[in-house]
Amino acid sequence: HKQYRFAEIEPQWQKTWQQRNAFRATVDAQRPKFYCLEMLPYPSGRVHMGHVRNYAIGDAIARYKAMQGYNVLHPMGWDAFGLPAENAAIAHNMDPGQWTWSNIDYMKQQLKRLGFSYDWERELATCSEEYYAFEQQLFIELYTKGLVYRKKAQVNWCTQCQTVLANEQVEEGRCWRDGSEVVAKDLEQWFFRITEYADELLADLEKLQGGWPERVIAMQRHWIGKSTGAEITFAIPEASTTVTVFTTRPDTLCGATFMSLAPEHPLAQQLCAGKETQETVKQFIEKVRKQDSITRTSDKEKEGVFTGAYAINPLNGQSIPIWLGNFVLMEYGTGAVMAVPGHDQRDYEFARKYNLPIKEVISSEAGIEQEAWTGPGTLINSGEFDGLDNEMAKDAITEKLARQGTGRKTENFRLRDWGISRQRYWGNPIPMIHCSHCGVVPVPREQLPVKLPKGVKLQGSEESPLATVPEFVNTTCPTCGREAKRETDTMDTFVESSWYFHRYACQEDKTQPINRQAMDYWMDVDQYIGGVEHAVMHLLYARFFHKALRDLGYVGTDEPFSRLLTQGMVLLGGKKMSKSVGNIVDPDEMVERYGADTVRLFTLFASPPEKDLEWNESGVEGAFRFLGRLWRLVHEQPERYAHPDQTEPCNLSESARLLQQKLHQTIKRVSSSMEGNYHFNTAIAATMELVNEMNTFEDTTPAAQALYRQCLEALLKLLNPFVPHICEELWRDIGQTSLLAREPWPSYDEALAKADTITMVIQVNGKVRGKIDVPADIEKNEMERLSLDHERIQPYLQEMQVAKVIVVPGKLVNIVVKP
Ligand code: ANZ
Ligand code: ZN
Repeated sequence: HKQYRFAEIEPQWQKTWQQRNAFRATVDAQRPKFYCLEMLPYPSGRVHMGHVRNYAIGDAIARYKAMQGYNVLHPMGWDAFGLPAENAAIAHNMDPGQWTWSNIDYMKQQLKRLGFSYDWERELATCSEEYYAFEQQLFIELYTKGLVYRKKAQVNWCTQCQTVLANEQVEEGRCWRDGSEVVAKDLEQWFFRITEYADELLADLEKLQGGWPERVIAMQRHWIGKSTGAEITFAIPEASTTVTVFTTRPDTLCGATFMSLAPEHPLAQQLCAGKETQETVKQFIEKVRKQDSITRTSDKEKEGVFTGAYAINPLNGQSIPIWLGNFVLMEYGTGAVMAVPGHDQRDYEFARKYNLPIKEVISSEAGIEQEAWTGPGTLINSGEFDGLDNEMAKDAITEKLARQGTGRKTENFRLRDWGISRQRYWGNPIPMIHCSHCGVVPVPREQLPVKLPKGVKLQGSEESPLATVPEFVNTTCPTCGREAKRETDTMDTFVESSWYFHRYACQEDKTQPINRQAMDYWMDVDQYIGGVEHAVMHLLYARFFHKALRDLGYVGTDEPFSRLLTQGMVLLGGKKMSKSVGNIVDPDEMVERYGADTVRLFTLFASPPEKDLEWNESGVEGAFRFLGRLWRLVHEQPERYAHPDQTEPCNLSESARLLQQKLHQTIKRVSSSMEGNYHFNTAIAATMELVNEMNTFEDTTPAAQALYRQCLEALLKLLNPFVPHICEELWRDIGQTSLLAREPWPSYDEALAKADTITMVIQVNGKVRGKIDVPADIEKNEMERLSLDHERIQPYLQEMQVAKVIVVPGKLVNIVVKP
């Protein structure tokens, strides 16, 4: 009989699907839509097992939803700008574009061999001129709306290469290329005003509850980091000025024994001017300028220096010294902190180190001899507020300060505006022009896109590589016509991945970046699938971008992704598969040896999508053997299902009735595993059980044949989302002419799926103590659990030890107890 030759059938079906436009998605107002999206890959060279897993999960969902009757949108594309292309280009002395496009070609073929149900017509590469041109247009619209601005910010500057380095290019404070010193340098850079949406980004996490993993929601909440507290203003009489701090603990105000300013604070230099502290302060500021914010806020020892000036506590009039501290960041709060060593551990250590006073203002049993007390308590040493509970004191003190005009209640976010300037070549040019007369001017719409020039020198330039191309840089001002210069920074690649899913859904519109009608039909993404490493940045930026697009009128909803699934990692030998560890299994090689269906089946069967998956070849072989069994069900004895006259299973024998029950139970189990959690592993396990039952089924009467055929048809439909090639082939082999991919998902009959019940006997030490009705196919441990929990049995177990539980499947449980 016909053999299972995956190497022949897989490419054939891939071709057929393409020829018959099986996965082409078009707007159809009559049908409900389902937008299934997987995070688009970076075209690094080859598809890896993590991709395969991600896309096998997405494909199973997309195909399942299509069979359920949804109009499914399932696109794929390439996140194609970015540093690796630039590095590879430097290493191989080639053009980043050439490297990227050839990788895309190669990886696309790899994905095609896996038979994913993508609508390839909607494919996009973010480095294509069409895509980045539209992105430039959106950038300018955001600029016009006030959501884009420029300010000075720090970059990593290699003192040897005289160039800006990305964070990934800095290794332990040194340049990745030549190990020379890296310092922080201030450059004018472009920012997206994501903080404008901080409140909404936080509040709308509520809407994602249930659809997103709790962990991801928590990570976003933490990243946005809202704190409630107060701003308190201290006078500095000697300098006739004031300084304002942000604190979450106004209740501890009387415990402030000194103040810490960020070294970048505008007052820092002014306060020491003309004093003997001036020189040490200057040196300290220089030193801290070279430290990155990670070092500054890490657990390493805090450093500081006294400015020589004093500030007045607005509550008790006390004069406290003003210090600078490397751990105080200018970007957070006001860049100034009232230090309360008695109740803040960081201040405590700082005070111990520099011999500053420590004052207790919140009473506690532990006291503050050993460390700061950060818990709750009653106020002491705080004048009129003594005796107040500290939570109440927060409001009471803030109110008093507000009346005095020295404080107010406020909120603070950890979230910073999104710096999108990159001093790199392989990215989207920021479409702005600098005119010495008019300032910053956006490139007019009709002059877009600002094309990325080719053949640019990638290394050794002062700032951005684009700055070395005079034909690029020199232009005329669109406003006054004078000579002007183009912006030479490119955009962070996270900008591209913030709206690619909008673009997929309106690829046919070549006149504008986003088509509102297409959005109103296809958005939101119903299911997004990708790695948890994108839990914060990508997902937060994309949420921000969606809201900004909403405010530009491009989309009508608040959130882009209704449901999110973060798949686990693919491991080998307990470690994440990676080039650096050297434990890679190449997908191509596996497809070559076992076929795409086997590879897909293994990745879906070996563990539920959200858990890590341990690659093991014997598991792959097991999956392959299962497909062989499936194949033989159809091809070994066609006479078992091919009776010419009978098509309806009726008047079934007892064994046939049981198989029928199994069939309906299987459809039920698979369907419910597909809903909700997408636990494909249990769905697949259920189909395996059905295959076993079919294998041992011996009835060959006409009625049994009709039933057997029903089983086969349902089985192929149930397995189609996971192993579509073999299922299509077998579907045709049993005489069907339709495309299985377009067949409806099978339904089951609840009455037929209902398990028979049996009466189970429960004994204690051999004596019958109870009877219960249970499903006939009950599992052994379930029998045991029911018996031990049974209320009639409980009294016999009291003060006794269960020595042994004997289970006779489907009949009885005997609990052996002893005192
Ligand atoms: C006095 C105080 C007393 C504080 C106390 C804490 C405990 P979160 O919760 O992260 O918002 N802080 C304020 N601005 C800072 C900056 N720019 N750099 C470093 N630290 C800064 O933290 C707010 C607390 O962090 C503030 O409350 C302030 O210290 C410090 F028993 O003020 B607190
Ligand atoms: Zn001008």
